[in-house]
Amino acid sequence: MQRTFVAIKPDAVQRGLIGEIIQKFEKKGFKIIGLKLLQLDRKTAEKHYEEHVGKPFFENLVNFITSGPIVAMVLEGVDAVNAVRKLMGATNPVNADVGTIRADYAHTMERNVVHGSDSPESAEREIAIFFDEPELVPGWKRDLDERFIGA
Ligand code: IDP
Ligand code: MG
Repeated sequence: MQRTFVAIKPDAVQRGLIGEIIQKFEKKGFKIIGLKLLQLDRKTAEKHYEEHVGKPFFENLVNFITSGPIVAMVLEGVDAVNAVRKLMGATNPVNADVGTIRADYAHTMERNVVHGSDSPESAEREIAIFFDEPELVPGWKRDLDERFIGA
């Protein structure tokens, strides 16, 4: 079992896609163990995207991610980091595999509707930026667990 951090970006929130995107993760079998709507301040956004400091798109990225509310989530599942990235599709929606969230809902890289951690280390770092440990419910027993993962 692994945790990953997912954010529904401001473009998707504005477009009324929160429910549909969350539903994809739920239907796939990920367990939601943290969930909230918030608007990022600049400092937190810069921390979240610190690996991109200095890149030409950094300023636009921070402006965009702070432009409106986002939905922050922690998902738990088997190989969750990779599995979520697969479900999201490539960064540039033009290259995203058909059926992925970015292929279905996004048109450009600058407005690609979702964020997902790129490694277990990033996941732990990002979860800590967005959630205090008491805000998470890591232990809840989902009745469907046996159906999804046979456990
Ligand atoms: P990821 O979201 O698929 O992990 P990253 O490379 O971590 O992609 O980039 C973070 C975000 O920055 C992307 O989701 C995208 O919105 C934006 N981005 C990445 N590369 C570019 C670029 O070359 N031009 C414009 N925006 C970019
Ligand atoms: Mg990334």
